Amino acid sequence: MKLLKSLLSQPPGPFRRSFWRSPVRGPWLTSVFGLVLLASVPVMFGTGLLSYAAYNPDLSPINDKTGGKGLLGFYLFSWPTHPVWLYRLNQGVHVTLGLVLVPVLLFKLWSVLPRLFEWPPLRSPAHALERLSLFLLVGGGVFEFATGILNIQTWYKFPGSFYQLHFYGAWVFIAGFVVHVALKLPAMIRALRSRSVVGELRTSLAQTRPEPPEAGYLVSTAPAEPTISRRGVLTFAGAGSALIALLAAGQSLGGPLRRIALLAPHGQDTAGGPGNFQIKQTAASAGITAAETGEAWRLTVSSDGQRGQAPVILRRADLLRMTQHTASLPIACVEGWSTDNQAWTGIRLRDLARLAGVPRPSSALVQSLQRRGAFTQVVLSAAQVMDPDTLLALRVNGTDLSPDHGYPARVIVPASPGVHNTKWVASVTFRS
Ligand SMILES: Nc1nc2c(c(=O)[nH]1)N[C@H]1C(S)=C(S)[C@@H](COP(=O)(O)O)O[C@H]1N2
Ligand SMILES: [Mo]
Repeated sequence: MKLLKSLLSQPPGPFRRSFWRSPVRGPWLTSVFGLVLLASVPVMFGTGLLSYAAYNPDLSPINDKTGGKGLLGFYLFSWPTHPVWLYRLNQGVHVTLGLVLVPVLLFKLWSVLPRLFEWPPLRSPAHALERLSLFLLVGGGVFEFATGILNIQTWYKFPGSFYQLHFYGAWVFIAGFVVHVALKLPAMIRALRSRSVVGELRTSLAQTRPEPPEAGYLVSTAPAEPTISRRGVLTFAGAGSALIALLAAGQSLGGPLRRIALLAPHGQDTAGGPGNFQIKQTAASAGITAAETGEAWRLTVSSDGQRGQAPVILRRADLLRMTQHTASLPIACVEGWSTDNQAWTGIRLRDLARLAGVPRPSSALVQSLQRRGAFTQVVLSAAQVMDPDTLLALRVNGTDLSPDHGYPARVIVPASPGVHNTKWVASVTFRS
């Protein structure tokens, strides 16, 4: 009993407030990082939900195993096919901003670390609820950043589908975020008003003092001599974010920055020549052989309807005799990287729909020759099929597709996620 009492009043190690000695830790510094996250997290959430909708998850169990997402899918809509850079912009912002926020998130978590060891851990029901919301917030946030980064580095080391995990995780995170903002906004505004940013940026290490003890829990009760100023902390975090931006933004912006986009997941895997743009999956890695893409290759175009029209079987030469169209379109992957516009030439998908006897399909199932791997088939929406720029491409930038770019034929859809651009197409089934 006595031991318990003394433990409660004098908890061990980090549970003791005097354990935390940083003189710059305090509500002001936490609030500066908090403000950056307050402005950015809604952008991350919004672009994430949009990216998810763009994937057509509700069209069939092929694109996503949990399709409509129940109540959380309330907002799903048919993603537009113009302007052509739409998904490129959305995903460039989502992934680049997410990477840039990593230092901010780490500094924010560092700044509130003493809170993790609060003693006693639960004071009242209200305190318990607040800590639960923090569990959702920090757990959800770390989960979202971790799964996002693993995905864009194509290191799929998590159980289940990235789309499901990242989507559900986002809702957990945002629930904790909303509660946290509601609880902390007044304290944040108070803290930000307590000292000026400009003033802090002018304060040297020698002049750095802790915030007053009455400013709140985060202020150390036994501050050590400062070894870094608040200016130093902010500069360090800002420089970290700026460096990441420099090494990441080029993968979606293109131009000279592309060469230094060292954080791009596929590095500089391009082919050279007219097809000199990003290749995510090579023919060899997909197990595609020259034998199956050569003379023996056939495209099967069919309808799943009751009208009973026989499938149309086409050779590449047949396709080349049909009316060709050229569209200038990028490929933009969920991983954040995108190519500049390339001139794709081939047959309009809607012309193939007419050939199959389904001039106004409700969707289309595109299947690849590829058998192993994740992206061997996809369902396109009616809007995607009917867009005049949606092509079964046979050529790019004036030459035949290379094997790595999807020879003999690949789908290319404007404004859509790269995963919709199936390579080494074997069949298209139009649904009515
Ligand atoms: N057959 C097949 N098509 C595919 C893929 C694939 O792995 N196999 N990857 C998809 C994804 S996720 C993207 S982003 C684009 C990338 O195109 P690229 O490999 O030409 O860069 O192709 C899509 N089409
Ligand atoms: Mo992708």
